Amino acid sequence: MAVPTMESLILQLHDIEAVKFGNFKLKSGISSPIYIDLRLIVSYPSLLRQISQALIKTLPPSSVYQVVCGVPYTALPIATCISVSSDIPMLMRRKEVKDYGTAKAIEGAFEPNQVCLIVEDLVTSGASVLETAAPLRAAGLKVTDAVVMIDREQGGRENLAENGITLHAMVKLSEMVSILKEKGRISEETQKMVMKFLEENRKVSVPVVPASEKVKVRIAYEERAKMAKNPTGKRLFEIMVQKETNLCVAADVATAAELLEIADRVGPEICMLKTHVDIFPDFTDDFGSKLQYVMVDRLKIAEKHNFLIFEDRKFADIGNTVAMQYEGGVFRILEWADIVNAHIISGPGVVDGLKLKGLPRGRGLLLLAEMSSSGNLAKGDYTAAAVKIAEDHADFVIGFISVNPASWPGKHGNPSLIHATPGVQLVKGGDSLGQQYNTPNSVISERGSDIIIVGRGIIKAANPAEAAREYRLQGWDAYLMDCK
Ligand code: 5BU
Repeated sequence: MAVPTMESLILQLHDIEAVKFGNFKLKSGISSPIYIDLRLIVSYPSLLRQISQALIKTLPPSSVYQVVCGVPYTALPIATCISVSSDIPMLMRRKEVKDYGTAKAIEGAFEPNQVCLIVEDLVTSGASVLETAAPLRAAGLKVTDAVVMIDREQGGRENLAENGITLHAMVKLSEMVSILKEKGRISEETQKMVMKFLEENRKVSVPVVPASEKVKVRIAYEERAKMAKNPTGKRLFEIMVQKETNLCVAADVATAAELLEIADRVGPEICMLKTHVDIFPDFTDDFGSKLQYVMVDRLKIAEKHNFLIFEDRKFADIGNTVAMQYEGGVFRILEWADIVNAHIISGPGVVDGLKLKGLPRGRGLLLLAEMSSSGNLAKGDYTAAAVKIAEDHADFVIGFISVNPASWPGKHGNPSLIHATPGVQLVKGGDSLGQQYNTPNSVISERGSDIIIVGRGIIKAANPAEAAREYRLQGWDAYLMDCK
């Protein structure tokens, strides 16, 4: 079948009202004289088929790709058509990752290092393409090209190029408008209005953060290292700068042996390793001697890769009790954890108790000011109380577990204190037990945190080391962007 002309495709899109002219309020809040809704094409199979053919023709003949992946949702049927007509397998990216089932961000069969072509309907800033490229790359695929029906010419091509992706557009918005004008579908006045709008909105940046909500420019981590009063807090900032990472891996694996293995693999990418030692069967009384051995070994791994160990113990009792829990028992946390954390539900005494043991050893404490799980009660006055306690104990408290510090009064607050945020995956979503995920960029850039804490997003990945690298790059890029 002959490939349809561009003109005919555009006129058909106009016929079905996938392209409309008027006054439309866009998601970003700005008013646009043109609105494009390509979801409609699923109702016109012949047009969908023609568009898929035209998209394939848009790519240079030398293009080589082994799989295709559509950006959800509008481009999914287009990618399916391309896959079916060219006999190239397709992958699907989940928009939300749920924890039941296999918890995969990418569905379908593929081999590492295969080249994946991204298919998209419309590109404005390129953010959606990047959101799809990230989990594909984390899964070991190569993403070098994206093919799109319409390029709105608002910075998407440049943003994608900066991230190593070449954009191939079937048609540019300005070309589309001029065809519609030539064919008498719109007036010269409308054409001018659209062109003016395009000119005035040339660059939509990635990430799209409403200006009013953008946190102030950050103080660089190296400056904050100098401000930190606690030696472990200072070291943490220093490691982040040296290794260019604000990634903490939550190593919630089944055994201590697996913990050691994963720590060694992700070690080069992280500033901190977070543990829950009480989940390991070999950390019981029966395994006391083994525990000691593992601890020694673990410290070796931490030294080799230069990261800190954070035991996510969440102490919550009165000061006298937590002091004993910190030092004693089977786990002897004080011996090996650089950092622990505490709830403030019992009042500031919990900090006094832990400080009694931890401060002489140069250890640091994070206070739980917010939590990532849905329906948690750490908010408002509770969060404010954590801030106050931290200020009062700045020699021992190094910062907070927080979720949205940019929304706190005073925003980032005291720059000597650090914010670490759990509930992070490459795509927004949650698990079946209340965990809620935000993306690295959202956590660092929009929510104003300093460290992303990632568990299953990395430890359940096919290649945890590569996934850790992807998270590190995303977290670090978001930080650098804020420093500018
Ligand atoms: P995940 O697999 O990325 O969901 O793991 C998150 C980790 O962070 C896990 O170890 C939790 O115990 C931990 N966590 C959390 O998810 N939310 C919180 O508010 C706090 C800790 Br505090």
